[in-house]
Amino acid sequence: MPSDTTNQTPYYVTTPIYYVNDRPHIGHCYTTLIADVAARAQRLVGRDVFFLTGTDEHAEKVSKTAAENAKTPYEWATINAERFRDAFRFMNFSNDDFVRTTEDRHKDKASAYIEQLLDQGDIELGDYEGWYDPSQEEYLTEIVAKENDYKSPVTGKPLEKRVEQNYFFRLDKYQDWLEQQITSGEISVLPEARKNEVLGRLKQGLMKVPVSRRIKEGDADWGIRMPGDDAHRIYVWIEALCNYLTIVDTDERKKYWDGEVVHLMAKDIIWFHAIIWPAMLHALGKEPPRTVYAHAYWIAEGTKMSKSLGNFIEIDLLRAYAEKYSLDAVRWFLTTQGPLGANDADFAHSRFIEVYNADLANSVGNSMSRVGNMVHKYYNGIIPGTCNGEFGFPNGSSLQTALKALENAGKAVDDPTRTFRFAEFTSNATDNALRALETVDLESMLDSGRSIVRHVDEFISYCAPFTLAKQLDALDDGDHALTSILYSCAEALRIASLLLSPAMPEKMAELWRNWSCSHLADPNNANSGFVAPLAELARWGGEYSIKKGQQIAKGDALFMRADASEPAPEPAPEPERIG
Ligand code: ME8
Repeated sequence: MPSDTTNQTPYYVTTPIYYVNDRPHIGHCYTTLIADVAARAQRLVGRDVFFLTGTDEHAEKVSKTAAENAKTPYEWATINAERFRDAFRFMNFSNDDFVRTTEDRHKDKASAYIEQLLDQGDIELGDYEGWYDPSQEEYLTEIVAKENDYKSPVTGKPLEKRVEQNYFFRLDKYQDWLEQQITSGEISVLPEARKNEVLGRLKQGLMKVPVSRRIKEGDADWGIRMPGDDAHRIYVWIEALCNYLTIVDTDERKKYWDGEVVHLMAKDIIWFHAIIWPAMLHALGKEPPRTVYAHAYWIAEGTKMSKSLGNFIEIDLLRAYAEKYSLDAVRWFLTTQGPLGANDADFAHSRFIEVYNADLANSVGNSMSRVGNMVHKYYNGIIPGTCNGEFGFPNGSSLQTALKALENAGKAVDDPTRTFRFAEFTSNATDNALRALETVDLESMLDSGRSIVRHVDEFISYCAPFTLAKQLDALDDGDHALTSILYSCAEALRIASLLLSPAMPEKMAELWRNWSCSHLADPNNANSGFVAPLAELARWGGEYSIKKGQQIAKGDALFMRADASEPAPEPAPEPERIG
């Protein structure tokens, strides 16, 4: 079912909540970044958005690493939760809340949901023998265990055969319902390749799933007790999934669950999100999520990242890149080059420089400073007039004048019948961006913004305003031609900047300051930060357009060209106060 980008249905986007046994790395930042870009884009569209991220703290591996570091589990969780908070603040994420599963507001409600499932008979006590993956804290089916040679499909560590008396969730009861929901697209599992995988595994049949752990002697007192049975703890995965609901299960926030719910994660944990969680929700009498989107993995310089190889791209390295090339360049690279689809993506320095120069320094940044410089040079930084966006041959008389001027200057264009109808082009680009947003296709959404920049670049090459400027005196309405050209470029780039802003909020705000467009942003609008929805903001020549007489300051180049021969940035040390 398509996302609703036309009306006011609230939009609720989540990331996985991350384990706090260790520090954040590129993978955690990536999922949270795409959630941020989606949230910012939906706010720009005009929707009421809630964006949640946070930390998953009751895992065994958290208490284990805490002990190794001579800390209590809670102390250790707090240190690392702060690291995640810091990293996310640094990445300029606009999350509306940050949940820690050790908070009462989560624990109390998660407990209540489990109690309801117990009372209803959806959770029951029984014996369980299965293959357990200690590194991921999950049981695997016999088929999956065998397929992976009885090793963890994620870490490659050996699986353990465990027998436990446990509480079980009757997942098997929901087989038909799940199949129907996913096949019909009521629950949209994306990308398509992942949906097929999930449906394939679903066909192998569902078993009851364990939802508790028996507390053993010597265990850390860590986790939420099973309601009515102190000998068990709620299995961390089951409790963690509940965070998506616990945090918006309040009078003020329940509209978000009733709106459009989008869960983002990587492919490693799709089963929990596309199967177990929707079934739990259904059993609780709640609506399932609308979209479960599982992206692929980042790898580093061609190699899978792992603890043993010590090649994780940590937040410190991202800080170093941001220091050198700007944070928005890092956000741009990760969002547009990341593993959003079904294939893994490589973080390689050479690729970063290539994309930075091609997309930002030579395209977006260059186009914006070129237009600013021309307005500055030819009209003292004041937009001299407007243009209705129907800038096409043969109707556009100013373009004909421009072409004549170019001919006079001995630079006749190859194809004098070419048209540049900017109003139509920018409106189509905006529509394409909205459509892409429906399926979380953020790369295409941002490319719609870039397509406008490319169009402006082509237009400038085509009608060479800098040549035209030298011919003005020789032409009857030459001034009008130059005005129309520069206005068209500036107005088109203003619209492009809106579409690019979810990925590059700081740089686009800088452009708006330079171009006296700060009226687009509204700091008093706590939800969107914009004065009006995108459809109005992006209307060519509309209320929020560039106006005659508007000042355009020259400003510094938004992105300086990068030198590919310079060494890659080295990780900067983490701020002192942590640890
Ligand atoms: O699984 N590339 O937490 P976690 C891209 N607590 N994304 C990556 C990545 C990579 N190489 N590595 C990790 C958990 N991620 C549970 C979740 S939710 C109710 C509980 C991202 O700390 C990606 O989003 O292991 C992945 O799903 C998540 O981090 C796993 O984070």
